[in-house]
Amino acid sequence: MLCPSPGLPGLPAADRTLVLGVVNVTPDSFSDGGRFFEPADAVREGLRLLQQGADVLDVGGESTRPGADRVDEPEERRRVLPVVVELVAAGAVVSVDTTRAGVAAAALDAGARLVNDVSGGADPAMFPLVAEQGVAYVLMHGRGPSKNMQSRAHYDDVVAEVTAELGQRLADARAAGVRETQVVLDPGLGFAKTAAHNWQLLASLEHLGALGRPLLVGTSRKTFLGRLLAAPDGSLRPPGERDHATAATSALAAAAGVWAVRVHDAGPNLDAVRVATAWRAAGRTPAPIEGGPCG
Ligand code: PMM
Repeated sequence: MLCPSPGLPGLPAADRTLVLGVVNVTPDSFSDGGRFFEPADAVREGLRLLQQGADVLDVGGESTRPGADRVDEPEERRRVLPVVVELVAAGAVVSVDTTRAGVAAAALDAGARLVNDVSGGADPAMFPLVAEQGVAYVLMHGRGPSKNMQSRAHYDDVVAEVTAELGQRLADARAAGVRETQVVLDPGLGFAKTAAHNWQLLASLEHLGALGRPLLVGTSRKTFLGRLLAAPDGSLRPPGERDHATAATSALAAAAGVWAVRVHDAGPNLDAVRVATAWRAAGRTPAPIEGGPCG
């Protein structure tokens, strides 16, 4: 069993899986591209998610969809920082979704409390920054830049390989001075993964729990849900119509005991997490994984 509520530095403890609300300050994210590109719109979206009950707001300024081009660092800062400042001022717990240590450092200065790094520490300055600041850090599995990541979606045993690769990055982070207690692990659904890989990982979260760290899972509006819900003519269900399926995956992940789910629509996912929490509480409690956060 995974433990949903370990103490992570600077973050709220809860008796349930946390809900991270996504605020993409980008013109080109697959799920909400362009809707919140203006800082005022992004702040309004963050406040809407807070109103719905999001525990943390995850603010990002660079799209990670397959094939996306990178933005330069000044532009990423220009997008993210004003939104972080305003949401922190509004009382939100803010996470910064960035692969750049410079952007992470500026966001932490502005009051962010969590660094969400989809590159798993590709920037050589990232682990030292996280170590020095002592903040909570999401280390996500991927296999290199988003631009051509789907060409690397080859596994003999996706669960074993993602677990081993994440374990190696966790060891690298520790070697750079990051304390294990700062780290949340994320299997990186959709990042160098096919739909089948995503489903296998979602069905095997306990295996990742053997690494002894809390987990974050991001399924929200992703293409594997669009494919599952495709119309008879094969056309994918559009991203904006994948929220019911997202809530179902959030319930499954919360039932498995993940620390947090990252979602675009907080309300239904918070309900889903609450259902899963009640379900867990009413059921048999298996022994915790040895060495895991509850063990
Ligand atoms: N997915 C996206 C962006 N950031 N961060 C983490 N930790 N895990 C994810 O699965 C993840 C992420 C892509 O989704 P978006 O473009 O809708 O934000």
